[in-house]
Amino acid sequence: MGRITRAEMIQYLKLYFIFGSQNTTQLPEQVVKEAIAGGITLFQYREKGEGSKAGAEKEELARKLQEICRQNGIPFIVNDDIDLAVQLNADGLHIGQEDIGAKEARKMMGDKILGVSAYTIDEGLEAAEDGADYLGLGPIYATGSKDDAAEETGPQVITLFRKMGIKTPIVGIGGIYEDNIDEVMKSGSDGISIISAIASAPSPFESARNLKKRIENYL
Ligand code: TZP
Ligand code: MG
Repeated sequence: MGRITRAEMIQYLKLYFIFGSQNTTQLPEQVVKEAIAGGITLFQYREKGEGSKAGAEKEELARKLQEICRQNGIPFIVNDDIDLAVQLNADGLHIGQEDIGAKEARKMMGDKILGVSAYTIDEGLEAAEDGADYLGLGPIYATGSKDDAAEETGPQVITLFRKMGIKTPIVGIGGIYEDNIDEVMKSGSDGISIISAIASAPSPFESARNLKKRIENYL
């Protein structure tokens, strides 16, 4: 199989839904099914923060969501937890700067998708060199979905990463909703990643569908 190509990665990043049970009051499986029906292109299981599951419960939900993704042809990425990613034979892993390093993660994940969160140019350059398939940049705008979120960067950080010659696909994250997608994409992002705009919407399906309509201008 080999590593995912840059072009394939860019397509998957268009509407990247990140989610864990702590992000909803609804049934998690239902939220993910609706998000997929609405047109998400990639899924990350991020069971983290207040009210999140751990241990066997976390694994059980991961397996259910992975199966839903598999049935619908959506790659299933695990946040932080490399042991779970390996155990489930997930399609990929997403790590932050505080997690296992990208070099080590690449060794353990083989050719699977590897995403790395970056905040500074140096972090982005290092992650790219160490084998990241994509970079998550943000928080672009203020977010309530990450306890330890750094100060928002604004969309111009994406333009800056591009200017510095970083060729790795980039996805913006943090506080992204229908009304600021255009700003993020025009700054040079390959896609958007979203928690609340889908997970906290009255209808995750309609929200994902509306976001997808907007992002279709950039396919
Ligand atoms: N990393 C940076 S911001 C963020 C993460 C995981 C949370 C994004 O969530 P939301 O609800 O789309 O702002
Ligand atoms: Mg992390």
